[in-house]
Amino acid sequence: MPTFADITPVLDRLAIEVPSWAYGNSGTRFKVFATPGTPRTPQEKIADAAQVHRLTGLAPSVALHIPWDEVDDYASLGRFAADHGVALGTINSNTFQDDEYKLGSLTHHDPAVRRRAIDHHLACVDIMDATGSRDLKIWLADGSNYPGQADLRARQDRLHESLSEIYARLSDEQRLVLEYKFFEPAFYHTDVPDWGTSFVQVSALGERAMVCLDTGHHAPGTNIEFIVAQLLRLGRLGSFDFNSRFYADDDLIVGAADPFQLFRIMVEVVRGGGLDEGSGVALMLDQCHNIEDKIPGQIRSVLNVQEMTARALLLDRDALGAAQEAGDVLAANAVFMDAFYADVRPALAEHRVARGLPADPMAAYAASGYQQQIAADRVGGQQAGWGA
Ligand code: LRH
Ligand code: MN
Ligand code: MN
Repeated sequence: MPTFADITPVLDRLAIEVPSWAYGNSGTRFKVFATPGTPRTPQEKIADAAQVHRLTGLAPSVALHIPWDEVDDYASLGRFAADHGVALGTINSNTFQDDEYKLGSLTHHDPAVRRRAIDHHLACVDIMDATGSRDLKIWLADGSNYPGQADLRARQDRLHESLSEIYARLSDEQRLVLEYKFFEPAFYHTDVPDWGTSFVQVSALGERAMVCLDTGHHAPGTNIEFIVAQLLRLGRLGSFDFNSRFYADDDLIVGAADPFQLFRIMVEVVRGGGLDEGSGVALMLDQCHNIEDKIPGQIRSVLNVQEMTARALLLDRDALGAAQEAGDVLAANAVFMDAFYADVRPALAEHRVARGLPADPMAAYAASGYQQQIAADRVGGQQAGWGA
């Protein structure tokens, strides 16, 4: 097994992008519980995200969702972020809240609605130009509820046309990342339901179009690490939206529902070169904190990713390869499980201290007084998105 010192260089460059919407109030269709101190502006969300990076050294950038994070001047928002020690990252488009999009957006049968949806994405690229963001992330709520409601095939063609126009607007340094989801809000068919459809659509665009894998967007029992391996093999894994789920798109803290699954995913990321320098695989969170405090929820999340990454890096690949070559099923599984069961927490605490970070970021946040301060300062915080 590699030593902790062997894996430190990779851990040193681990970066996990946090979503601005994780800091706002969120909930279910039954209830949104307001949390004292919830941000009222994009600036306050960024200030909160900066706390996560300050205490963990793991979260140097913040993803924006447009129009949830709409401001007049994005370049100045970028400077605000830099002053707080973080950068603005992925720009997420949003075509799932307007009445016009009830029957679809980039796939809609009406050219006027498609035009509107395409224009929204072109405006998002303008924002990327101002913020210096690399990735435009597209998740579509497009789909239908009843068999016969929509022409499934024509919608794929229209999706291709719409995406082509958006892709053509990107600069050479920018990328389009297409996220898939098998259901919800549409319940019969979704226009980008799976990695295969996303792969087909992005492959038809060009090299800078990639797939986004949201870990909460699969049917129960799906072997997600296999999808990771395949997309890395094909050179099309652009990004992760990390979260965890028990039943549906629960958006719970990554690694909370199934730490072993997160380990298996990170093993394939490492195996496929996803943590190599310049790999182009963006690790992001896409979560909501409905009942827990948001900032510590995000701190816990990035620490979970770091911990499972460390365990994945400790996997003894030589021993594993030898057992696999020998056809020794149980020996191979034992090598794999040894890495999963390695308790890296003390070594990670030391590693943090060596980098000038608190050994226990959760405790450091609790002791910092930041939560009490924002609760006192901010009144009338924003909802994360839906209903905002
Ligand atoms: C859709 C999704 C997508 C959205 C985010 C708010 O379920 O995962 O990434 O942009 O949630
Ligand atoms: Mn997502
Ligand atoms: Mn989701």
